[in-house]
Amino acid sequence: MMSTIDLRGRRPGPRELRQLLPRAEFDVAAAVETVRPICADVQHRGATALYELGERLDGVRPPTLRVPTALLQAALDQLDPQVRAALDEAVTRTRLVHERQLPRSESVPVTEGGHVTNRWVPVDRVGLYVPGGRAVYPSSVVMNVVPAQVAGVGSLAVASPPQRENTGEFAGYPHPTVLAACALLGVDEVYAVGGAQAVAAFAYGFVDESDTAGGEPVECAPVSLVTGPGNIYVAAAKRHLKGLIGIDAEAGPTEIMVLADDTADPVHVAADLISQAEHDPQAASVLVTHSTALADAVATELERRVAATKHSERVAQALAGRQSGVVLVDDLDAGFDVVNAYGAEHLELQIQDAAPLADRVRNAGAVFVGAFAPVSLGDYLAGSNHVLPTGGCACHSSGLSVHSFLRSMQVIDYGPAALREVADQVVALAQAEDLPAHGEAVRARFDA
Ligand code: HSO
Ligand code: ZN
Repeated sequence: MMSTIDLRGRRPGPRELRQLLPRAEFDVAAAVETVRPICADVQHRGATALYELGERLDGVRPPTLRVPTALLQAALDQLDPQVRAALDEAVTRTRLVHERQLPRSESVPVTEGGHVTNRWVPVDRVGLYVPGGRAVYPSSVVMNVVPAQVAGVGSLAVASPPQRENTGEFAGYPHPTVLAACALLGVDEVYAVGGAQAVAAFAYGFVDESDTAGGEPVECAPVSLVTGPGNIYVAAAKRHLKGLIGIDAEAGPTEIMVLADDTADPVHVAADLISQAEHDPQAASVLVTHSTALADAVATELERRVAATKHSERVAQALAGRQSGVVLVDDLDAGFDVVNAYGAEHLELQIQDAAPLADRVRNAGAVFVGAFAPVSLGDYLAGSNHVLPTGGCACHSSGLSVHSFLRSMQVIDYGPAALREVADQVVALAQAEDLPAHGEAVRARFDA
């Protein structure tokens, strides 16, 4: 079912490894051409364009773009109590972990009468995108909203595509479970807008003259930052509008890499590879091992489990795709070379003594240690965030966190004696750069 990449008997370096290892094609640049006119349309025609795009691209025209507050509450009231309890627990654990990410603003004394403060300031207003295509993700509401709230973001709006399948009072609005998750977290600004047009709506803002339910026409103010996963068009719109807005990352298809040895249980390994393949036919599931016995046992177990799982077709496509495979290596050291060259979104270590060995991982969105930390735990209830870098971006970027919603601002406070102390040195450097007015700005303060 999965192809094999046999690296035994050789030890390729990082550059060669990157060519040999499987990876999904994800051509965001090409998709930018598709979303450019959509973004321009939203910029120029605002709400009118958003209603039309919902009808054309999501297959349903929402009754109103802004989801009525009463409907958010209704969704929460109707939520299955078990799902509600699970979401509550997810929120509690995610808060617990993310609160500890908050950096402290600190004033650094540099000299007598001169100090610089490293200040952390939350973004004023953010737009959070929650996907709703092939699957609906109330868990992504938690993963986006919690760190933003912990960071102290004052204004927060959510957008999620209108669902063609919704009926009754929810017809034409985002999935009720997504709405319920928003209500649970106290988010009351929610829009029935999906895809690239949602990113554009956040970036430019809009006024909906047709919706005056609250007395005034509904207004969505532009945001400073858009976060959240989405399909390739969402990623393309983020790339296109970056600069006007800040973005978190351009999320691509999800990835799981499992580094396993012969102590791993093939049932766990197979189940976990399938769990992420379930997201998308483009999802990547990669097993790295130096045990051919384990590789064989996993292959057998996959046959059985793939046939039995609900989204069998999608899973089989993902596993057979060129982005997935089994990488055979000589030993654990070679396995870690592969792990670090690939930079997986999710990395599982199903190896003996996994905990101390986790320090050898340099590149991964998140690391799952041992037999009882499957990626599914992190997707929902570990307390960690599930919005993580894909496509090798873990080599240079982090997943969503409290830091994603903060900026650092330095506050410089020097008195006269402290400035005088370095006045000549400022002048010397200014002259070296042929920018004498820089030096004069300092001198002007001391010339009689
Ligand atoms: N594994 C996905 C997140 C998710 N899984 C949401 C289930 N629901 C990307 O990290
Ligand atoms: Zn998942």
